[in-house]
Amino acid sequence: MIPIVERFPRPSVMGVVNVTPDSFSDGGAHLDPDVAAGAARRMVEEGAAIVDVGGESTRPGSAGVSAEEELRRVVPVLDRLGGEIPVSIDTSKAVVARAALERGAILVNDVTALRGDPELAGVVAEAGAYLCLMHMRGEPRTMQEEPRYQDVASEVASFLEQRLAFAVGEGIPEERICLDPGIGFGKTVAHNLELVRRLDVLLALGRPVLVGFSRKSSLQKLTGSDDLLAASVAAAVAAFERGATILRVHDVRPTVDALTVAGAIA
Ligand code: HH2
Repeated sequence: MIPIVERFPRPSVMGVVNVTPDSFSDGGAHLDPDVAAGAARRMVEEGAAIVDVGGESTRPGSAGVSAEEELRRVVPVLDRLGGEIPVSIDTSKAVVARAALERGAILVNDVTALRGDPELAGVVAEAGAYLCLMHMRGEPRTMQEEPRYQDVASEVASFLEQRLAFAVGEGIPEERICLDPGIGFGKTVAHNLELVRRLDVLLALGRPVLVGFSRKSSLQKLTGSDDLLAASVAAAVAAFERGATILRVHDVRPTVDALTVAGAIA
């Protein structure tokens, strides 16, 4: 596997396909595996560098699903894709990651940053996969209950620095890892904005940064709008301009167009 910075040059778009009934913004839209696989292929045609397939919602308040249910949701989608497009698996479970990697996934996107399942690091290391380590305060069920930080940017960075060291200690080469501030995972609107404004604090760790601001409730709170397309594109461009490499988004084509222009200007 070539280093993640070469495989995903800045900016790269990660399209989101949630195979869940209850996801934050696209819940229920991709429950049918044919529809989900079609959406994933279309995202790549629209310019996504990778598509993030997930079978468990992590929206605030959600309780989680069993490994069996997660496998039941994602495996038929991965089988239909047949390893023909670059796929990331959004999971914290080793069995789900293993099933996805066997079906051609190249990146494991773990919102628990290897704290959820003690077997996951070994699965990633053995497969030689890429890994995204994300910051989350608490767990989805409770994470939005009065989030407080002294200094959100440095606390998130120091957490990710520790998780990066852990991953490397487990045999996952640093050059395969990217880091994510975890927009919306135990953060207020002000925290989310500050994390993007001060992305340099995360970049100082020397790893590429992934940002997922697309359709998150902070954008709804800021704009008062229910249509979060323009807000999501603006957030992606702002994150890119502050140094983000991978933008995780639901609306691929408009984000790719906006980043093409922002990149050309930069
Ligand atoms: N956000 C969500 C899920 N996975 N992974 C990373 N690395 N970064 C993120 O910001 C991130 C993520 C939540 O958004 P969404 O997929 O739209 O909703 P849900 O978790 O309800 O499926």
